Amino acid sequence: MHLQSYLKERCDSGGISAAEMGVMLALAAAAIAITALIRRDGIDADLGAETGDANSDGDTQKALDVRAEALILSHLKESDAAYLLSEEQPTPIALPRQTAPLIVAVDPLDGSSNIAVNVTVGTIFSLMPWDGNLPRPCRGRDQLGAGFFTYGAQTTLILAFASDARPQCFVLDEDKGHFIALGAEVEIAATTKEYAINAAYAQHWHAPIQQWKTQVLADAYSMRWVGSLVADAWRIFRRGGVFLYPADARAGMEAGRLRLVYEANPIAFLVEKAGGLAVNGGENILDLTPQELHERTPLLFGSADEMKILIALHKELDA
Ligand code: P6P
Repeated sequence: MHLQSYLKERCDSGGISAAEMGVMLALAAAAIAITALIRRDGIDADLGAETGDANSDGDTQKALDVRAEALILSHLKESDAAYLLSEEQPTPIALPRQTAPLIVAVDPLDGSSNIAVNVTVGTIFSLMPWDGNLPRPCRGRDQLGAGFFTYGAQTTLILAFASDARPQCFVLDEDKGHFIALGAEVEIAATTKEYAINAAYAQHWHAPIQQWKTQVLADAYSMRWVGSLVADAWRIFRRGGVFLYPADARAGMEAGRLRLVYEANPIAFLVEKAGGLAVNGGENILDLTPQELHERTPLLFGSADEMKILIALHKELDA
């Protein structure tokens, strides 16, 4: 089934609004344009080149970060979104339709430092309600929908709306220029023997992660770390596992590295819809109230049984 048909069925059945359908189609069109751009990396332009600027959080911007955001913005301008909240911008961007009912938050190009070495990158998005007041991000649990695109060997999409029981996955048919549903609804296996964490920071981990890591080493788990959140997340949705980017003792890592509004909240929304768990340690990500657009949060998510062990360790050992 094509993404357009899937969204029209959901809209006709009252599962999503016409505004949500329109915004999703606009994001999909932007993802197709970003795919075409990436396929030409190193031919027409060096998309991994630094622009010399930094985003609102001090991360160096790559040419692809800027180009991807511009494509998303140009497609959303024709949709029922009133504001865009972007990792690349310090404040919300007002869109032409100021009476539209939606706010969209995006990480336009998660993992962009990987583009120079042809490793999967992606676009993460969150659809939130807008009440006409200041465009503030809502709690993760109040999102209307969320998902992410990956740009790798294939361009893929995983997507869920508030009324869905489970997320759905799609793959881009690049010859025909549309997304095709991958069929079965997505469910994360409750148990796993695979985890993702950057072990280079082991000396800085706090007690719960240190103790958990000792246990998984003893149980001979396998480890995968791509260094691209969307790539690790896509693998976990497809074959289970857990992902950990915890807070640690390094300066500036008191709340971890990843952002709540446009990285952790969309991922956590999908994870809970898929039967997994997503926490900052001891609290559900979706229950956190954002205080600031670019605030960071520790993010641990994946297979429910393994996550329950991690949550218990945080409740037992967190100082
Ligand atoms: P580290 C990419 O820059 C990113 O934001 C996520 O996509 C990824 O999971 C993480 O940072 C990698 O962080 O510290 O391993 O480089």
